[in-house]
Amino acid sequence: MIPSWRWYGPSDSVTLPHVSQAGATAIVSALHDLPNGAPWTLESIRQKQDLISSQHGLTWEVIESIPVVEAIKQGLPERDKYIESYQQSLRAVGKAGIPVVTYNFMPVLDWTRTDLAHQLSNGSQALYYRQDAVAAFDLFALKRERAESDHSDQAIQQAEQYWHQLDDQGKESLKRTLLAGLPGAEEGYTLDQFREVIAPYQGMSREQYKAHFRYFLEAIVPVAKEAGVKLAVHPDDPPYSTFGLPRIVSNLEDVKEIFSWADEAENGLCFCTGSFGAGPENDCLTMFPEVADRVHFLHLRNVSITEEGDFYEAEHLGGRVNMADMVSLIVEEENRRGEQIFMRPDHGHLMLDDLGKQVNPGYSAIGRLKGLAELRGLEQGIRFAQR
Ligand code: DNO
Repeated sequence: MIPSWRWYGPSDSVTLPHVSQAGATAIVSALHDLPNGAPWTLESIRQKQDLISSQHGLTWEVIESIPVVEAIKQGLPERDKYIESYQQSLRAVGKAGIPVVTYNFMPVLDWTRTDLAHQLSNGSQALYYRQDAVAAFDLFALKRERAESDHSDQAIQQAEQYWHQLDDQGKESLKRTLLAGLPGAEEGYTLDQFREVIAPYQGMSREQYKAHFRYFLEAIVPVAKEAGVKLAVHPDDPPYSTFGLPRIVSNLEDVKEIFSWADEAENGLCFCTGSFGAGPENDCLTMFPEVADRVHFLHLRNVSITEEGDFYEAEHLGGRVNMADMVSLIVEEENRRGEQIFMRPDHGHLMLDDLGKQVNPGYSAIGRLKGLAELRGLEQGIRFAQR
């Protein structure tokens, strides 16, 4: 695995020397200052590339992400203009020599959590997703029209209980956590804006939504191929529908169908063990071998699912995905290819000297450094055992 690290740019409190000290060599980043939908130019990519490669032998190897605008996701007439812009960006990325572009096709929200500072018993903090909190927000803050029919009676009851024990501050903080947009999401919303942006998806079927994705893929995969860029779609996080939004990259069946729409190696996957792993029905160990040859990027992290169906981010080597088995499968695929796959330790607990610091939630230095060190050690051990 090629040790990679997500870096948000010069404003990131984790600096490039820190990244190098943590043991990563490849940078995962984006042009975060560009508005969504604007074409990336070779010049702007080169500028950032130069900044990165001027330090410690680091190189920018993976783009995460070039965001896909809502017009494309909703299949609006103006989507063609944005698709052209996406094609232009891919050509520029190819000219700059960056081999992998990760993106997602989740409507409106990128990844979602309800608590960004869940206390673990040893004093570190983890990201947490509570079903009753999401339902409570949906029913009592957002007051979405279809909310009642989308939740079971039991879920509504639990949501009510949860909402009523929150004080005003707790309610505000839940709203902020769900709407502000987590790092990488590019966009945050007010309650009213959120109602407006989710409206076009209410009642949109998965089939309809898939057709929009297919239209997009059919237009960009040939361009990616020509440009020498591999696309890696990121799975839905969490891998099920929330707020009436369709979700179509949630399990093995989805991924296989997406591959079939544009049957090229360039139409690939970012295998995220945390996102897939949050789906109780998903088993990463049986999924990976089925799609391995199209995996262009790895996000390795772990989650634990509670009895209530909630999940929280576990240690990289803990949680429900057996990471030793997972890394063995990855090594097997790398041996088959004769080539290594970019891997970043995804998220990390907030711990040690990072506690109390202003960091991008999930993207503190020490928690990720621990994850990266553990994963690299695991890989070395597996390779050693094979000698
Ligand atoms: C969260 C990330 C996501 C991911 C995007 C890809 O930590 O995995 O924000 O970058 O979904 O577009």
